[in-house]
Amino acid sequence: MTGTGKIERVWAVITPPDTQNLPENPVIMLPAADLSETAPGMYEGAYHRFLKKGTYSVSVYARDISGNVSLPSSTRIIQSADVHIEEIKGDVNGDGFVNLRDALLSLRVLAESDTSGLLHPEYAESGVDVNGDNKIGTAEAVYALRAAAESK
Ligand SMILES: [Ca+2]
Ligand SMILES: [Ca+2]
Repeated sequence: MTGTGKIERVWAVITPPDTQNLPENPVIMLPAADLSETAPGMYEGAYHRFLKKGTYSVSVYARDISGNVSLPSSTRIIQSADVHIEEIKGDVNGDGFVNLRDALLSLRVLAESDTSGLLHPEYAESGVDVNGDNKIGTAEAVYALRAAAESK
């Protein structure tokens, strides 16, 4: 960090194996996941789509309240086999399960809270939408709540 200000946001940008060597890397299009502070100085986040075999590069950035962005701290993650996640109806975050997380995420979308990096990256194309409008809304929230209740 260059500044000494309070950290406002920490996020990870994930470069999948097939995008690593593009000459003009459209960084803006890469998946990103926000990390939240779980203990002082400890940040955690979840990314579910390490699906393709190969090396992923993960760069973690931090921004303080005055807007200074840190140089990324980078790491590599090697996925040794192709992973197949079944696209299931109501799986709003694309992790392969329908549960409370999907319900909460749907509510966040409805409440227009920030959901960057949390949603299924190919939501509209994946066919997981519950009522076929390809938008995350009440139908998804109710569906996931019901699924969560039934699995108990
Ligand atoms: Ca899910
Ligand atoms: Ca919908």
